Amino acid sequence: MSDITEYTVQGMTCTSCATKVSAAVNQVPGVITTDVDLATGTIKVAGPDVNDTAVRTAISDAGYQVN
Ligand SMILES: [Cu+2]
Repeated sequence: MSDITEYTVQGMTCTSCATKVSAAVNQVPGVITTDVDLATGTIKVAGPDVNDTAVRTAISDAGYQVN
C-alpha cells in the first residue's frame, strides 16, 4: 500500500510545466508515481516513505512554488 500526498503547486501552466515538476519529484527517493493535475494545479505523490521536505525542495528547485 502506498501513501499519497497532494501538493498545490503555483505556476504550472502547461504540460511542459507538469512534465518538469513530475520529473523532478520522481527523482525524490521513495517516490513511486506522481500525478499532475494542471486544471487544479496539484500534484499527487505516491510512495510508502516519501520525505515531505525533499518533495517540496524538488518542486521549488524546478522553479515552482509549492504550498
Ligand atoms: Cu509550462
